[in-house]
Amino acid sequence: MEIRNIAIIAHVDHGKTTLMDGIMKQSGVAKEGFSMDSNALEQERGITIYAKNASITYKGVKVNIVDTPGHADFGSEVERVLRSIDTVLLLVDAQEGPMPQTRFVLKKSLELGMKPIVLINKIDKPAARPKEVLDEILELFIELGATDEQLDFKTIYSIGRQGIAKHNLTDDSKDLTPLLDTVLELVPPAPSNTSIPLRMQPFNLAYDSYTGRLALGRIYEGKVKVGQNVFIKKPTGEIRTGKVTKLYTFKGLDREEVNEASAGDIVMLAGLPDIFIGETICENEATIPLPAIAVDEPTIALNFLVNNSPFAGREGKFVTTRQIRERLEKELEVNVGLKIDFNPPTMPGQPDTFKVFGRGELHVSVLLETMRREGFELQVSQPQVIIKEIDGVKSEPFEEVTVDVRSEVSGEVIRKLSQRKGLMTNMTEREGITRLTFEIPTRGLLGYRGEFVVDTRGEGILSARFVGFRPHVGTIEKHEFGSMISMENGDAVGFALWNLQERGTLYIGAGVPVYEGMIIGNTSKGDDLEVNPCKGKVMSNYRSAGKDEAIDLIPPFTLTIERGLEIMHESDYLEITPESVRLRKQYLKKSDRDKKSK
Ligand SMILES: Nc1nc2c(ncn2[C@@H]2O[C@H](COP(=O)(O)OP(=O)(O)OP(=O)(O)O)[C@@H](O)[C@H]2O)c(=O)[nH]1
Ligand SMILES: [Mg+2]
Repeated sequence: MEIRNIAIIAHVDHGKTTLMDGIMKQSGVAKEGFSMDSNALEQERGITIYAKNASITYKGVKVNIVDTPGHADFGSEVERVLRSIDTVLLLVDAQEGPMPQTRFVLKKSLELGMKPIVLINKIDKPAARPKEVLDEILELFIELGATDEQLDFKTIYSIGRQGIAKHNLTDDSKDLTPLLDTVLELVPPAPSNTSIPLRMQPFNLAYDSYTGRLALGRIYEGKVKVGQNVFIKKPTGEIRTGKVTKLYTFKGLDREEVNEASAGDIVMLAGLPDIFIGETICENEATIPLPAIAVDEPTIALNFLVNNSPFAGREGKFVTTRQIRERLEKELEVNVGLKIDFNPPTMPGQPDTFKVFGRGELHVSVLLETMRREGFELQVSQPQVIIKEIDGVKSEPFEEVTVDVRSEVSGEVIRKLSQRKGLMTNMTEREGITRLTFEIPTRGLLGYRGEFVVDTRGEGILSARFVGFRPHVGTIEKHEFGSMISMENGDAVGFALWNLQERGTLYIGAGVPVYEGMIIGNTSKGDDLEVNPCKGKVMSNYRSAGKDEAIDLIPPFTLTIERGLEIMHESDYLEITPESVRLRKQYLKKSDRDKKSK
């Protein structure tokens, strides 16, 4: 069967998965209510975390489609996916227009010589402005150096949520047929060079407890069979051998076990336990390996360690250093952008620590969230950016930040980002919304998102994308909140919290168990404050003790892993269990710390 390979790419939230779901439903592969965002974390957050392959058969042609994540932390995964497909569907929100990740994924596609199909999506939005957005997309193509052929792209308009696509805005359409027909018309059939020896390249890894590591990749040339002996070549030419034990292709939403697959198709294969991204699997020892696939370097690092808080071991199922180490080793099998130092230097008296390097706060918090759901309990230190020496110059990661905010609050956003050593590179205004672009050290951005939400009353949109290591900019002044630290063990009492809530923001509500050294809130003033959240009111004799239902408490700012990672100080640990997220001081008093570090 003829094969076409495409990927849907876009900025976060522009509607890739919804469109993909629509395609799956209309082609009879999936039922109503289905979503490609099948992972529990994806559903909870409403974002795609992992790229996913599926296929449909349309008019007798097999179409492999990859849904990709739009969040910038997963940009390198998209980049890798692009190596396995022939054409991209570039989706752009008809209101927002091209955003930072649109630029990134388009740039990568153009560099690979692809001719994108442009989809202006969400044209049903009241503030949609498809015509202007089309102009902006054209400008972006030009700016990114598109060839004449690439510039001559086809545009489709769509309402992914209603499963509708059309060639012209004024067309009547009931389904996605115009899009699927365009795919058949414009996406070149995958070359099926089956008469030459096998050449395949994995762009992603998966893991199965039964088969072990799985390589996900495109067969460029030849055929692959179960039981076949193969050579594995690194881009540098190093060579080793292996044997294919299982082979799968994608059929609908599932993988289908097959005995043989041919050039043009995307497959998953088992039997090569040490296979890695970008290596070439081939039949002949003399075959030239395919060009390397870049895997992005980590930008932040933090320590993972066993929980040793006073509440350690109460809620977790897996709590020991050995269990955490084994889980992290397993993660390295599939989490391509992750690196781990299992023996970093530690402070005297500190438990065994693993230093985990990731691509951003979301990348790391997804791992932590997954672990806690599996029953793990552990604590982590504050994420720090990775500092590198490049040509003798101390360098740090930088991000490009784009924000859309109401024009009234843009001044405050500019002030704060500038204070954090951000440099404004662009500013435009349209209908009361100001779009600002900044280049800012990742260090400056850490901890800013929470403030941004407050400053824009939850209405602002902020997206950031790693742009490279640049010379270190020196000290960054941030307004740091102090911590409210419990000096007692016991249960928090409403009356005490009612008194404390005037002095800052509380992370806990009444009845929550606390311990000495636990951080129960922040203080609006910069200094730390030792407080007693367990102290009740002296009761008059006709009211029963412990009941204080009449007290009016502000709902607490409940900690999540991401919020915790963002607001924690260098001297804190974030304690993560299947049931709770708590912040605590690593050492209660400075004198204790001095004692321990001696
Ligand atoms: N108005 C409108 N909303 C849409 C449309 N398509 C999707 N949405 C909404 O846009 C939001 C994001 O949709 P997703 O499909 O998850 O976006 P995505 O591009 O896959 O997001 P990531 O994978 O996280 O990058 C959801 O709330 C959808 O319901 C559309 O055609 N019109
Ligand atoms: Mg998605």
